[in-house]
Amino acid sequence: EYNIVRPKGYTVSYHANPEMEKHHFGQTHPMKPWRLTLTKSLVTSYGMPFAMDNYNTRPATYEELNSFHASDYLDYLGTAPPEDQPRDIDNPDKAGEVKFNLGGSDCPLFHGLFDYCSMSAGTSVDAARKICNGQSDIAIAWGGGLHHAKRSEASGFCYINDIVLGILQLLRCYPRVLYIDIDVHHGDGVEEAFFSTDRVMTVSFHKYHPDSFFPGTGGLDDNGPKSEHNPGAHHAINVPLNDGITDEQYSWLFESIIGKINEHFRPSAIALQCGADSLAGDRLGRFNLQVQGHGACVEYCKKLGIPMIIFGGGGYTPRNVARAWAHETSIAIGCQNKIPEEIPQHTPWREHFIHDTLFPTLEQILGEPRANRNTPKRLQEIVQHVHEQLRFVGH
Ligand code: VJV
Ligand code: CA
Ligand code: ZN
Repeated sequence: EYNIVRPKGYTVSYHANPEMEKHHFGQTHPMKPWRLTLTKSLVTSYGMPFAMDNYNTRPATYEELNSFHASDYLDYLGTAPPEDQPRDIDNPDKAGEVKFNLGGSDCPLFHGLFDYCSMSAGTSVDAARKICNGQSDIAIAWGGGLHHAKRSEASGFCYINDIVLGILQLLRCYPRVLYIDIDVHHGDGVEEAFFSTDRVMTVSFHKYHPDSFFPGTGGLDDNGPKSEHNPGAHHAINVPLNDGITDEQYSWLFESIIGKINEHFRPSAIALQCGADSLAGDRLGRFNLQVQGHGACVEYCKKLGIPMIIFGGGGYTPRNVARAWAHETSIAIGCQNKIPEEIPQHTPWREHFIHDTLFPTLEQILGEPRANRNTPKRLQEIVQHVHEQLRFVGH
């Protein structure tokens, strides 16, 4: 009804497994897979599925998960009893939980955990395959983006690093992959996984405060292994930020940094993690970004004209997550100027979208905006530092 048609000259694919949405981490845990339901509801009510290839993805297989994760970790993840289930008194098996960081409040053992993880990973692996075989130019996997998971360890709501699995697929057919992470947290798991290769450059923008904000890594000087003979040296870029950054500042930083990286590293594919906890009003986030500024990052990457996977990630105020990801889906398709700002009347769960618009103002979202602690001088220094790092890369 909004005349949303397939874009000319390129293909966008949308990869999702609706079964994921039924899982939950616990009543009050901030990570709510239900935000994927809200996202799909907006995307659909705007008619966007007509313009994309839509895939209902299968869960990732054990072998696929095993391409990055250790077998003992996967085996434990597959058999660990849910927290509320009484344990065998003689064999409480707490050792595995401690070893793999499972069962705490961040990474609880909930019912159907392994299925949930395999489904999330499945969306990303499927997206990567469509990029690899040329069937898709932009592949969207909002169910993925779980950037903290390590080879043998769960961390920060992430159990399986679907992004690493996706990038490993891309590396089969593309010489160089650029990973970009706009989640408010540092993309430590992806950075670490590709620490020793020059075929992947990782860039994370995040709130940085080592002793008070998770995970505490990702300082400006953390640029990969310092050892001289490591090809991965200088291939980790970190953009540490303070509370309250605005759309204008963020877009300027993003374009200055990604533009320069594109010139030096010349990626053949892009993996973009779009964590929506960098939006203003997020339950865990600290920034003042609006849907427009967040989306501008996707728009900039799309204009580079390089095959791209778009992943989800964090995002803890579901209505804002859904607005951002629906807007970003429209950018991928190129229909962002065709769809009305007003949330369509027939949108399922419409009552959740207080403010009735895709683009609420900062005042609507926050009342009082959060103080901006990012000075222009500091942002200049960051860009300067990144440009200096890039002298060691490419050309
Ligand atoms: O800061 C932490 C770790 C602690 C220990 C655990 N307590 C609960 C919090 C402090 C040091 N963890 C972070 C993890 C953030 C993960 C972000 C993931 C992503 O967006 O980057 C990608 C998907 C953290 N911050 C806030 C919380 N945890 C938090 C966890 C809860 C909670 C409230 C806040 C867990 C359960 C419940 N409430 C009920
Ligand atoms: Ca980030
Ligand atoms: Zn996050």
